[in-house]
Amino acid sequence: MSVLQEIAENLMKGKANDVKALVEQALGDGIAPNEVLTNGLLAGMSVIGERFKKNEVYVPEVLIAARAMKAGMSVLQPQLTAAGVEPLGVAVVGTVKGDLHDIGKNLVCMMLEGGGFKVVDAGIDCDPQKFIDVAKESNASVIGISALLTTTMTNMKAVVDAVKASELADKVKVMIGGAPVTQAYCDEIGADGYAPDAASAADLAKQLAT
Ligand code: B1M
Repeated sequence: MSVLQEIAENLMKGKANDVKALVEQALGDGIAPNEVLTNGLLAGMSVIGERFKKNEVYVPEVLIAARAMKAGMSVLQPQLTAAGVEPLGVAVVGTVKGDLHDIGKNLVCMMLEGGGFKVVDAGIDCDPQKFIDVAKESNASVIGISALLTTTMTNMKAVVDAVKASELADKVKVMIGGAPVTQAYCDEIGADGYAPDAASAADLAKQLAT
């Protein structure tokens, strides 16, 4: 098995220390940082994402895989920066006003990072202005809004409307998700996209950002 395959395999098993050591080994062997990222870390994370979509793995497995991804990235990030590898874009992700649930939002952040985005976590209970301020500060191309309550998902419309009325209108796409959210609701409030789970959110963000 190649060192890149080993990185992917160990990431899927959540072996953070092994992933970190293997990334160091791959770089020491002269493999380009971008290749370590694409064919090692991202390859493993993408398999986890697909399995998560099919309910073959669950939240804990995704969390430990994401932790292993972070361990590998801690070695790789300085090399990627030095090599001038740009992230796919910046995604600002937060839970909507009135809503304190953050487990799904955190998973979305991890899958977006795993998908190659720089992620800025806006936190929970975010009003429209917070999304706009953080998106402006970070030069974001995507805003992701999460809601877990039927009573708070309605606050997503205010974010969509505020973004459309702001100078971000032509630059930033808004995607939404969370247990009570549907594609029909996305269409109703005029958001740019809806994703049913964290792995699909990463796929959608790539489509929206390009
Ligand atoms: Co709350 N809660 N909760 N809760 N809670 C639910 C959501 C509920 C369904 C429980 C129930 O009654 N059966 C219910 C909502 C009912 C409704 O409105 N339909 C509920 C309620 C009522 C409440 C309170 C009002 C309870 C009370 O105080 N009376 C209160 C509200 C507080 C508030 O937010 N203002 C409350 C509080 C809490 C806790 C604080 C105790 C805790 C949250 C802890 C935390 O997040 N740090 C909590 C929890 C844990 C839950 C349940 C049990 C689990 C939610 C969760 O994390 N799921 C939940 C019941 C349940 O779902 N079984 C429940 C795992 C997570 C990975 O899934 O977040 O759906 P989820 O994310 C998924 C997808 O939805 C999607 O991707 C994720 C992964 O695939 N996704 C996105 C999420 N965001 C996305 C964004 C995207 C794309 C995809 O693009 C941007």
